[in-house]
Amino acid sequence: MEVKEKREFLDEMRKVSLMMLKTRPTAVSLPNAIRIVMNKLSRKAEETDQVEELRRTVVEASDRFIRDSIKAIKRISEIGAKRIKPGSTILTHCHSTAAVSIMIAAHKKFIRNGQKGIKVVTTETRPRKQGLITARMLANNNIPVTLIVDGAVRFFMPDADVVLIGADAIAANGAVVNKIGTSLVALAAHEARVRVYVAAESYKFSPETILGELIEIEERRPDEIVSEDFLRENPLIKVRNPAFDVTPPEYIDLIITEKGVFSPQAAPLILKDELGWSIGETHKYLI
Ligand code: RUB
Repeated sequence: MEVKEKREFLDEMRKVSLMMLKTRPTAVSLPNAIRIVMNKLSRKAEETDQVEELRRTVVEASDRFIRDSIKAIKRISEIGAKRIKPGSTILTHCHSTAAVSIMIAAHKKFIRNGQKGIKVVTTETRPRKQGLITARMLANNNIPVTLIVDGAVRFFMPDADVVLIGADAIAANGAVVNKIGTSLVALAAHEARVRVYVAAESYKFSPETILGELIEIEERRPDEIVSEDFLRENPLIKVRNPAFDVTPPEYIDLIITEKGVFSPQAAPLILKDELGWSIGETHKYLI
């Protein structure tokens, strides 16, 4: 769309931001990325009326976020690898770039040092089976990997030395929102006294939660679980498909970020000091 006036450009950017926000209500990296870009745009708009300059600001801020995100994953992999012992068996759920990057970095380091590599048990992760992506990525990096159905987690938990997962959002109280089933994995780990590590970039922390807001759980279509035919033939059966769940901080031992490792109790510290946002003004740039 060709926009010539500053006001029109800003309105259009706000509209697009709000539209994007609605696509993934749970994963907080999206609103945080939008907030960073809109914040830069808003500051630039105070200095200039040139649409071209404003457009450039948006592109540069977006590119910077992507570059920082890639750097964050690399740093998480280096920091996280130090918390994994040679020969460990790691249990994971769903597909997390951050968690997988730690596994690959740790395995490569051990093999390079002549030590025993890691093994991974990954759930298939119903209904969308992102666990298959995890399994493929690990196998491509020569990491022995066992794929299990989600319901087999408790059966395999005694074999695990550590549970390592990613996060879609982390609340101010340290609770972790991640793929549906994560809280059951954490519960089984708790019962078996297996440590639970969460790998997450610092922009996965949700600023709104410090103001008491709850993280919305995205609910997806029932036909991800059963076929349309099944739904038609069984109109009395209600199918629910929440995509994420909440793991309480008591079940999490460590959150590995690009800024270091923290206990879940340190979440407000990261939100306030590390992200440097003025809590309470986080909506300002979106309205
Ligand atoms: C993916 C999921 C992942 C987190 C973290 O769910 O729950 O564990 O997003 O992943 P979906 P990453 O496929 O529904 O987005 O570390 O790659 O951000």
